[in-house]
Amino acid sequence: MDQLRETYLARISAAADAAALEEVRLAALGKKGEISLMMRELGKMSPEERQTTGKALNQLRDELDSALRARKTTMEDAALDERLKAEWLDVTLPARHRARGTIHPVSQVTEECTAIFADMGFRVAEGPQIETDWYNFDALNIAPEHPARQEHDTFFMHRAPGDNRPPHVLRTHTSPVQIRAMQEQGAPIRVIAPGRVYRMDMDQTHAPMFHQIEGMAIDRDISMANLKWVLEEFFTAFFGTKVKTRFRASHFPFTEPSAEVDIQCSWVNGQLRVGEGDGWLEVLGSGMMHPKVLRAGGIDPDQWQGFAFGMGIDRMAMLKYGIPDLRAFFESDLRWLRHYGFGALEAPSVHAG
Ligand code: 2U9
Repeated sequence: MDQLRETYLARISAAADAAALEEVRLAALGKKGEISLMMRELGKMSPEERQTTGKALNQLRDELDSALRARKTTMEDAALDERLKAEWLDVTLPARHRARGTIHPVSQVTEECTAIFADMGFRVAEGPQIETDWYNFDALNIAPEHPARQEHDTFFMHRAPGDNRPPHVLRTHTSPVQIRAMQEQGAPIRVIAPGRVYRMDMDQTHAPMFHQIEGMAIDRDISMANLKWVLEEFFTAFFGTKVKTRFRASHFPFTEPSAEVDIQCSWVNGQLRVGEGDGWLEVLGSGMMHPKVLRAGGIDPDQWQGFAFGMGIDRMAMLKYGIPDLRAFFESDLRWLRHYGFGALEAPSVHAG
């Protein structure tokens, strides 16, 4: 029995892996293992012999069983130690750099304008970028012979030969959005329409696609005085400083009377300062909505009147953030985007009037 104990204990501690250990267990304690076979022999013994041998065999079995378990645990611990060493990882290392995008100045300025006009009761309206020539021109009192309707000013959608539907165009202003808003809501109404517009133009200050924000307010007794207040309130909030305005008589087919609006500015060391000095910068067109335009929107001009205005978002972004070249806005140059872009969590910078 002692010899058995020594042999098996030696084999247990020599077992190199789980499979070898299992082999030892089967050889000793398995159904046909050496100890099990010996236990079977007990029946043939005299009661006294059975008692002493049985006790010793039970002891041996228990002892080998414990040794097997202990060896198994040691092996598992060693394997775990190996894994912990091999799979070690320093959670205090700085995270790998992840490139993050920025908010484009056009998006930022659109948000800023939206917030300012929302405070004055204007909601945002949106509409299609491909429009019928009725919504883009006729409804806005733009005559058929008006230069804007020429092929070299406006992008006309291709028509297959024999397709005689009226032309579709890439909208040249966001005004059609406001015609649709009038048709849908009726008067009174206050909306702004920010969005992409398309014109055949390309130089340092013009791109074939740019962004406009237009606004209109229609009510029983809206006047140019309301227009002036709303715009001055807007400029002051947008530029964060009180800005004087200058209204110059102008002409647009869709407004009567019409005015171009300049804002007060000065140039200091080649840098533009808005709201200072005695220079003027044209930024906006505006006027009282033409009766024909109101009627195109389904609104009775004898009952209602309204003002409208329009400006370039890209241009406003250039002025506010000192961005020199319009063309760079749409080139998707990462260095430009990182330099002029905004963080995703930066709130629109607008100031209480
Ligand atoms: C409706 C009726 C009238 C919007 C207006 C202007 C004058 C204007 C230009 C400014 C610079 C376009 O971005 S720009 O090139 N806009 O001068 N826009 S009045 O008048 C409207 C709009 C909608 C239904």
